[in-house]
Amino acid sequence: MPDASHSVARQLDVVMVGAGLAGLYAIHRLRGLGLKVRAYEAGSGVGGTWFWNRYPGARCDVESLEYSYSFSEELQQEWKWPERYGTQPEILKYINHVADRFDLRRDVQLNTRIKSAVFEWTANEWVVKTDTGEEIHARYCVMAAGNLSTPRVPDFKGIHDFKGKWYHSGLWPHEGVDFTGLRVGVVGTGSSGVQMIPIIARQARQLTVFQRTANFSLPARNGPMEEERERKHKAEYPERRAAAMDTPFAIAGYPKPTRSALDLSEAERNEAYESKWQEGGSISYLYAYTDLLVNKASNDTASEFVRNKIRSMVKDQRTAELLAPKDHPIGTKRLCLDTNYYETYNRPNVSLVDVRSDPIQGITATGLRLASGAEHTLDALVFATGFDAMTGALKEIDVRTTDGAALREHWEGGPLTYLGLMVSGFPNMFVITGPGSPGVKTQMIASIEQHVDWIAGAIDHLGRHQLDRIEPTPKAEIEWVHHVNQVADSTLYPLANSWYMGANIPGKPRVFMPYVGGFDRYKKRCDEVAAKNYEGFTLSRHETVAA
Ligand code: NA7
Repeated sequence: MPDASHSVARQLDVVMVGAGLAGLYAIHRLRGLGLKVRAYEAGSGVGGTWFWNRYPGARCDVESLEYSYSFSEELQQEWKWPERYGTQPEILKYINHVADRFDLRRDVQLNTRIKSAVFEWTANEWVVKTDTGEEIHARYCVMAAGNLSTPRVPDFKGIHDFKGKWYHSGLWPHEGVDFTGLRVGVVGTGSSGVQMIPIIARQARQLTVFQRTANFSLPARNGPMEEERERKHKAEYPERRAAAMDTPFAIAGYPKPTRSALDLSEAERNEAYESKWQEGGSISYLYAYTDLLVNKASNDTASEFVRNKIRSMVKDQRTAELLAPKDHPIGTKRLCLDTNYYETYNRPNVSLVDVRSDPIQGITATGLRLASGAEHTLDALVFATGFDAMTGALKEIDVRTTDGAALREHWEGGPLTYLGLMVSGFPNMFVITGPGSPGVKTQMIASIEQHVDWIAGAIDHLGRHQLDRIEPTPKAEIEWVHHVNQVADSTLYPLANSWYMGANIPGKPRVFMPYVGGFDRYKKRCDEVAAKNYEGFTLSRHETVAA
């Protein structure tokens, strides 16, 4: 039952959905404009992705010194990252530190899920309702709900009959899970599976990995942060952050490739790939040549190099061949980073089952059954089966307007946005790093800051011009979506069945969702649009009709 405090609607300038990295920075930035803001967060703590994904081995695949906020020079100088790549607990600690240091918690309401958001044309405001019966009215609505925040367990028959415990990587118990002595099954070999498998293998009596699609993974070469590296990076922070704005991934420090992979001999190429392999990390590898993500023949050379590495690391050649991806070019699905992933298959207590040729038919009381009738007895099951990516979180909210538009219907054939920032027909609603933006293909925090700064600029612009409504024109939206598709079609990305394409969700429209033209190009376009008086948007003043 709603309590008494819920009977009066709360009035805000900006209502936000989510208090992860995006929601928190948006609070800070929009508060700076003197706006009354509040973020509603389903979790019992701040942190978004890093709050929920507590599975063993969860770690960022972008280096810590990059994967951090840049908006405060003091913050980036003060914070000490213990390792080259941040672990989930370390990143969550950092996010909590930011929430305290900038006094953000007073504008965050935890344990509250937003159920609906309706734009009232007459009042020119969003009316947002929570699962606790609260109603919030605000001029602007900022969706900071995350791209990988709607966990998905496939609809396996019999899952509720399973007598053991089962888990999803994105809903991991806070107290952790001890797999010691258990027969464990892991379904899924994306980034989450690849990170957790080596760790679970060390605990479990027996680990069976059920793989549908082999993924490429490169060694992270993680290790303790080297003092000199940290000192140098921090001394160069302002220049590095500025340089990152001119790169496709929003990460500086990688030499810009100048040649096609096909311009070199096989021996020269392999020498370069070997040096990238030794260096660790995905960007340096995919950025070795100009055309690895646009030319299949070039990509084949980089893919084959990694396949050969897998063949050399995994002793059993049948397992090695199953692990060597052959159905998509390297980099067209999220490239994984790992620590001892392939070597884990050399352990006597680990086995790999190909569920492409023999799909999972269902779960039984004692384990998992394949289509062939083969049964695997398990004490615990882990689903590292991914998320309803990019559109899942927004589609779970009933987003509408009083003239009958519904976001779920507007996006029925795939997400439509202008610059990934706004949706036509839904005024004053902003999306942070959503579909149509390069967010998920970049250093996410840089994209978050860029989006939020743009949104803050737009709201400020409206205020200074006595305007109070902004929405993209349908024409600008269609043209942007067309451009996003065209850019994607000029690359190899559409060749993979990835979550970028919605391919992991049965029935989801197959549309390539992120903008892969590069962060640098995208940011320039956003800045130009703003400079040209928000070209492609309609800005207006709504006159409140007296009752
Ligand atoms: P991903 O990358 O979506 O991986 C999910 C995995 O689960 C992938 O290997 C899927 O195989 C597998 N899967 C999904 N459904 C099934 C069924 N029904 N049967 C067997 N296997 C299945 O999610 P992650 O959590 O690993 O990573 C998400 C992102 O988080 C990652 O890209 C980083 O950006 C961080 P498929 O490939 O669909 O054949």
